[in-house]
Amino acid sequence: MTDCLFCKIAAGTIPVKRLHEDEQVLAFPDINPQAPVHVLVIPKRHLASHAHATTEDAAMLGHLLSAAGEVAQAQGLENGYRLVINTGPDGGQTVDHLHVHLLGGRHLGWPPG
Ligand code: D5M
Repeated sequence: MTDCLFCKIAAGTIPVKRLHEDEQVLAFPDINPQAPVHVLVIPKRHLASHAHATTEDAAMLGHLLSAAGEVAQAQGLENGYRLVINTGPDGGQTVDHLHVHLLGGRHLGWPPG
């Protein structure tokens, strides 16, 4: 999608530090970090949110989570981390392109706000 922020990042139009990348996914630092490590992992192909995924996206979703785990390992998060997928208005989603937040490097409280 031409006017999607994360599609532009995936395409390289908006530069980011590319922490992990393959043909399907890209990981880059969140611009507004909420923890010492805060990385976003996105599919390169546009999908508006987790709620828009179908069974045809199952392999991509699995790959996204697997890539998030690789990034966590590369970031040295041996003590644990949290993966978050904000979805829709009640979920606090602000960018309408599916993304996984990888948060770590400090103890994270529960429940989230
Ligand atoms: O999370 C959307 C996240 O996207 C939010 O934590 C800020 C981040 N963001 C927004 N613009 C950028 C750029 N340009 N680079 C890196 N990170 C960015 P949500 O779950 O939708 O609230």
